[in-house]
Amino acid sequence: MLIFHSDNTRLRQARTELHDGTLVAPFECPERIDLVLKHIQKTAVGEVREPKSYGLDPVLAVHDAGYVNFLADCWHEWVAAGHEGEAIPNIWPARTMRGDRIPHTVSGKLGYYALAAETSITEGTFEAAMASKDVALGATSHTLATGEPSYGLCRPPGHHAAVDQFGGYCFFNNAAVAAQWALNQGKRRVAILDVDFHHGNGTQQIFYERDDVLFISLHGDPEVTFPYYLGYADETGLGSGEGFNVNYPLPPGTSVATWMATLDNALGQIKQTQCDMLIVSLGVDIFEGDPISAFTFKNSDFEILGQRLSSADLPTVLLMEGGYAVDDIGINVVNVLQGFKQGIS
Ligand code: OKP
Ligand code: ZN
Repeated sequence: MLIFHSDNTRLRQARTELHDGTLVAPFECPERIDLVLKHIQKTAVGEVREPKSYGLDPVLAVHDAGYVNFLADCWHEWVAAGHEGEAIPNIWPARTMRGDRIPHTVSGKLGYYALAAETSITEGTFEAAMASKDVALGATSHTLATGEPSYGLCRPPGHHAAVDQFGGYCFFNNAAVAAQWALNQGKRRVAILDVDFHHGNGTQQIFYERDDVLFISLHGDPEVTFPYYLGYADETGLGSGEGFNVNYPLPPGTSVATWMATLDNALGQIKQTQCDMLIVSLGVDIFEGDPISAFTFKNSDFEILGQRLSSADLPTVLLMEGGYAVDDIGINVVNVLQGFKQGIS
C-alpha cells in the first residue's frame, strides 16, 4: 500500500488550544505525524511518497472563495492588527444576531468563519492545510490510476471543516476535496465513511444536498459530544441528497462489538448505493486510550477494522483524521493498513 506524506504538514504548529477553560498545548500536533511515520517505517507496511502540489482549484471546488482567502490572509492580518497571541475568535454570528454580514476586521472575520474556538490560526497554518489536502489528493490520484488502496497522512485533519468554516482542528476538508476530485476524474458516486470518534459535520454539510456522495458516519452521540450541533440520526440529506447522509450516533463507552455491528450496517448501505469509490475518514481516536474521546478500541481491533473496510471491495483511500493518544496512534494506523492488506490478499 502506498502512503502519502508531506513534511510541510509540520508547518501547523500551534502553541495554544482552548481546552476546558485553559490554553493548553494542542492535542493536534506535529508529533502525531512522527509517531505514525516511525511505525510505518518500522513495519514496512508501505512505501512513503511525497505528493505533488495540486494548487487551489480542487479546494475551491468544495470551499467558498472568501473563506479560502480569509485562511490565506488571517495570520498576516492578525499580526498587522498588533495582536500578540494566536488568532482565536471570541464572538460569532450567534442565533440572535445577523448571519449575513462579513465584518472587515480580522476579529470579525474570525468569528464569521469559525465554528469553534479551540482551533487557533497561526503562522504556517494555511501552508500546512495546503500540504494536507495535497497528501489527500496524491493518495486519491494513485488509487484512481491503479485501483490500489492508499493512505494519506493528512494533518491538519479535515472532517469538521465546512464550506466556509474552520474548527475542530480542521481547515480544508481533505476527504471532501478528495471525493470531489475523484468525481471530476470520472467516478460516479463516492462513499465517504467517517469512523473518527467525532461527527464529520463539515463533510456532511458540504454534500448534504447531493446524491453523488454518500456520507456515513459512526461517532460519539452529539447530545454529549463535540461537535454537539450536528450528527443526529434524523439528518438524512436534503432534496436529491435525501437518503445519502447516514449518521450513527453511539453513546460514550460503546463496545467494539456494537461498533463493528454498526460498521457492517454502514458497509451494507455502501454496497446497496452503488458507489464506485470509498474514502475513509480514518480517525484512530476511537482508541480506548485516546485523551479526548470515549470509545473502546484496543490496538488489535484496528486490524479487524482494516479487514472489514477491505470487504467493501472498492478502490479505497484512507485519510488520517483524529487520533491523539500519541504513543499508540502509529500502532493503530498501521494495524488498520495491515488488516486492509490481509483482507485483499
Ligand atoms: C477533531 B477530530 C474535548 C473537546 C473537543 C475539539 C475536538 C476536535 C476533534 N474536551 N474539542 O475529529 O479528531
Ligand atoms: Zn475526532
